[in-house]
Amino acid sequence: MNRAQSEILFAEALKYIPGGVNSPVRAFRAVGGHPFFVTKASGSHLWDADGNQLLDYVLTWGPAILGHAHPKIIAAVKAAADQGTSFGIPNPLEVTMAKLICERVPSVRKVRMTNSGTEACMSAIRLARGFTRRDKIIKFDGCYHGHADSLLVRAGSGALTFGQPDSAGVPAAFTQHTIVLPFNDVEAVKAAFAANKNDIAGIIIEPVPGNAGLYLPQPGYLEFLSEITQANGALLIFDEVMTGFRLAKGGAQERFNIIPDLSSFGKVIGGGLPVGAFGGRAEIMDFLAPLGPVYQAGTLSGNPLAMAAGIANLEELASAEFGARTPEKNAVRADIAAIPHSPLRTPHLDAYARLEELGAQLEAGMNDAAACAKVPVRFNRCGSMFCGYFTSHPVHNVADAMKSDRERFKKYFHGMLNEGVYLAPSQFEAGFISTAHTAADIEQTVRSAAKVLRTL
Ligand code: KE4
Repeated sequence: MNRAQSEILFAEALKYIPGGVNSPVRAFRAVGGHPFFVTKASGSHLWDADGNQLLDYVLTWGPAILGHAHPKIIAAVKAAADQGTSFGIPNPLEVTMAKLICERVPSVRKVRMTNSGTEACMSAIRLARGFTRRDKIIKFDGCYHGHADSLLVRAGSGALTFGQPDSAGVPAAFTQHTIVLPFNDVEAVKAAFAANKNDIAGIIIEPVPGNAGLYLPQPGYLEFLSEITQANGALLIFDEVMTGFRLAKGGAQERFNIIPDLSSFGKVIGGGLPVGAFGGRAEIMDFLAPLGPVYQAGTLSGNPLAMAAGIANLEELASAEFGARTPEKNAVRADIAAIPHSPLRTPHLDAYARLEELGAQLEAGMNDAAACAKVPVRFNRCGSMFCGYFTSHPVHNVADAMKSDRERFKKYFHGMLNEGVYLAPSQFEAGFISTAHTAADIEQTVRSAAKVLRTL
């Protein structure tokens, strides 16, 4: 595949931007080679600077849930831009967005907009500390909540010792109140609360971790976290930056029927523009300035263009229909039917049922392709988020994920790219499907995977 223009652009970018990228994962360091430069995106496809068309499963890391450049989002942003790009004083779209989030997420009664998921998670943690008057926070290894200092931390030796910085520039003092535990490990959480009685402000968790590939909470695990935080006067913070409004209309908390105390959001609610948000019960949220003592702010928070894009995304997600249900489309898999609020219970194929259907088609196809190629692949999926690990072992946490064959993944990634299919450029990232993906796109992906897997 000719990438001459991307190479020229990358060489130029390296002169002015560290690593040639504005976010590290884009640099292809985990898979080798150089990133391509995208000049256009539409629906389920990207076009690079050399005119190559790519079927996209990164979807700008989640926001493009309706596919790229959805006409309703483009029109909304253009209309908003005609009225000005930022006011620095409340604008009506901020109220619309706040109401849309509260309508979809019953645990959120008040919400504050930010400009990124990092800001949303960082602010939710500060709020949890201010509300509980406690300092310690539990996070889980493999979960990523943005690059705030106190979250750039790797697991200590367990519940009794605190996290160590895992980035230069983060003083040890900034992570001493962060406890890092293994995901899906009930006993580790119990030990942490026993060892830090009344000192833990909260737990922050990706309910379905998507930053070490993708793995799921074991049955009962999220319910356990809700119970133990309530029993200890700590808050449960769901980081739904990636899962929010994707895994169900109300996010992972709807899908798994959990009521967290606070939630952080991003990606989908920005429709591709820079947005984050955090919200929860009014008694907690009212601790925020200007009402309460917890300070949090942002020049561009609630920016009208970003609100317009996010509102269009959420409203279209709620209204779009993808054809009537047919008998075979009603063949709901047992594991989905067991989900209390399964998206597949709707009378017609709404966006969430469509995403579920495409995800199931991809999962079945990938498992068949791997079996035919006799290559051990563990394909984890939740709705329209997925990750294929090159391992024969189940993957339930980051330690399991680390056992996957990354050299094999590198070859697979580039093989698929040469087939015109763009996957996340790291074994430790999730893939995403949009409602713009078609059954034919999935079939093309599976055919390419079957071909590439045989070469590994
Ligand atoms: P941002 O600050 O990048 O908007 O959001 C941080 C964040 C917080 N919480 C979760 C669950 C997230 O997935 C993210 C960001 N996700 C990564 C993808 N793994 C963004 C890609 C990037 O860093 O360039």
